[in-house]
Amino acid sequence: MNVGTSDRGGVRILTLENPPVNALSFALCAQLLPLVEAASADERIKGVVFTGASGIFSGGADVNDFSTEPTPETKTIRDVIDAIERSEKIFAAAIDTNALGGAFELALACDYRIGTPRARLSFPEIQLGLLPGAGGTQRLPRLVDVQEALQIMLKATRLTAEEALAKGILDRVGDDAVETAIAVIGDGRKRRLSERKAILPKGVVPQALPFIVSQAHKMVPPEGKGGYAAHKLVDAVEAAVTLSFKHGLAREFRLFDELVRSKPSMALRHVFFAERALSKIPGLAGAHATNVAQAAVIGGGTMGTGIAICFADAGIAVTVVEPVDEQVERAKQTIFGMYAHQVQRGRLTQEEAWTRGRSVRFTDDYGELKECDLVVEAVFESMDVKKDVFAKLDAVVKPGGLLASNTSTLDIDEIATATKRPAQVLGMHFFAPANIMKLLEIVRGKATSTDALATAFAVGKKMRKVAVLSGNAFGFIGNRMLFDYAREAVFLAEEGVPPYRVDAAMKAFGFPMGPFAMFDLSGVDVSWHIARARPDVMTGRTKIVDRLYEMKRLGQKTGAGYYRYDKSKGGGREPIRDASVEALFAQEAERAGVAQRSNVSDDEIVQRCVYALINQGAALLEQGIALRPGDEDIVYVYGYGFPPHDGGPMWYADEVGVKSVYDAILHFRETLGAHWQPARLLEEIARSGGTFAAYEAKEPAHA
Ligand code: 3H9
Repeated sequence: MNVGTSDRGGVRILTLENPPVNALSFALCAQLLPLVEAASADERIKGVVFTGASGIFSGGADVNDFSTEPTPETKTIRDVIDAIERSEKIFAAAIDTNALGGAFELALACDYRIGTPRARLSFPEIQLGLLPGAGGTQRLPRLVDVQEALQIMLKATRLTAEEALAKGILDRVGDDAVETAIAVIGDGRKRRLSERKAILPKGVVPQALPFIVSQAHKMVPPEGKGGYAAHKLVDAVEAAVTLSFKHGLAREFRLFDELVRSKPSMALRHVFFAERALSKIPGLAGAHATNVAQAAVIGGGTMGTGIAICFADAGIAVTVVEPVDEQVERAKQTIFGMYAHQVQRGRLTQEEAWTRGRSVRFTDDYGELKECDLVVEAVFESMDVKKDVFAKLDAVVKPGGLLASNTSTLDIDEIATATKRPAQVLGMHFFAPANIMKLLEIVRGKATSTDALATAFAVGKKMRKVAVLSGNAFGFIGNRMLFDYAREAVFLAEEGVPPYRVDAAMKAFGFPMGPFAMFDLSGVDVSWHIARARPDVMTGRTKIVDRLYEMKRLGQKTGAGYYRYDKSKGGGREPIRDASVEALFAQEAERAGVAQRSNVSDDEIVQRCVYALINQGAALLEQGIALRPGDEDIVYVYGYGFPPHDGGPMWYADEVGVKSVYDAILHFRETLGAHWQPARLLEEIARSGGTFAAYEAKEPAHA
């Protein structure tokens, strides 16, 4: 970490060097501040250019610093910006690639902002449960109007150089931003944003400000549902108009400091770092990732088509093996329809869409897969069918080619026995719809080589997936935890809590949909098959799933499942409470001798469902199926809609207190039955007064 200094004519160039993203850490700011002050005091200097080393201006404040308590000696971006405000010199920011958060704020405090064509400016603070806290909420509304500033900050819009130039945020764009900045300083004068007034949108009178502000408050989620920082951000921007610059700044600082200590922000920062820790896998550092130039997908159904699109989007040519003509036609229509939509929305050019669409080929001949570096099988979920496919693939695909299964429950080691290359066999479990969902579970079999894993992670990165390593458990990480969550939801309904109430409680907790709506979406037949395959995992007390299955109430696709669906309402996707299902639950419960209860609170519903996730999460850690609690959190945030401002189930356990979770589980065991056996690891952490976050710091169990 360093700040490079050099002089060109009367201009001092200060280069931020703090790999990997030139974060403006407390330590870097402590170096930067005296350099700004020295330049300000130097009579030979007319101005200062800030730039970043290694092709990036800066990723903003160092997010790690937010967890340390600043001392009176601590120097932050605010101190550097104060020094710029006090100085009579002319300051310019020369921005190549990213200027994010605090770095954007540093640039806004400068008199001029110059970008290369690759410059990207944004305020991502909101995604960390924060607001721009180094003057951004006060300066941006003085450069673009209040409404536009709100949009940019609330949506964390990533402005391209062109957009920033058009909005007047960048003054110039040039291939050599430093050279341009030096020239601009040569002709320039001081232009402090702090001396301007906030700008109201065209045609808006000052009296209309409360309306803009109330609209902004309405646009964001409620405080308890992920909107905690957003409302404070709106308050800070309002202050830019209603208060003096100095007082507005003080307001922003206070709000930022409150947010840094808030639970939602701590949870979101955990998600940020947990996501970046995913690929740090013991033993993988020296592994060699093969370049995947040619891929294949076996099966052109919904899942296979989605996976083929992922390859095409990643720039990897892909062959889909599908013997049924109608299926091929349907897949082609899906692919071209999807790309046409992207062109319509302006997300892709016609040419890009063509290139991607054409990179997907269809065949019914395995013989064409000889040169494939990676094949993903996405056929019917049956061990016999999959083994047959793997045996065929093993016979044709070149030695070293990876063979992956998209199975969501089957044993990867058993699938690998159908081949002579178990080291090249692994799971790549995509989530539906595969081309939209970010989560990818990469499943390591007993014999899977580290090179194969490294290749799968590299492909996941190219696909812009969030890839999580899982051991070979039934349901891997996500579904294995889900089975216990689902069990509790069904048990609650058997005890007399109507499905709509369970769903409402889970939605109020923060899930986008409740468990019963989710069962109906994925299909009651799926639950039925799983319960048949593994009655030990999908433990049921009643025959409710069998009954629904017999009645062909398979969920949304048949217009009825746990709910009713009406095609004329919400396209047949909106769950409608169905008293007949509630009666069926009561009947089945009576037959199975499950006592009915009338006193189940919403808190109990949430605790039973969420603690079931936590308990199984702990068990998977103990067994080495999941590497870190953070990996499980990412699976739940990205794959199952766990509210990110609660950080994922394991982070949430720490927030509630692992001991409280453990005590509640003991109580459930006593009152609800032996299936509530606390995981050993949960017990250990609870007894020692520890946290899952601390466990994370330990050497992972499965390497
Ligand atoms: C802020 O600025 C507050 C101010 O308003 C007020 C202050 C008073 N800090 O993502 P990658 C690390 S809030 C610390 O894989 P990419 C990251 O952990 C901040 N570390 O790379 C990883 O470390 P490791 C607002 C950071 O090329 C490594 O860099 N800024 C930070 O795909 C590579 O990261 C943000 O929210 C950081 N700010 O993407 C920016 N940024 O190798 C968040 C990155 O040990 N960052 N790291 O795992 C990003 O969006 C992306 O990281 C970036 C690079 C686009 C920069």
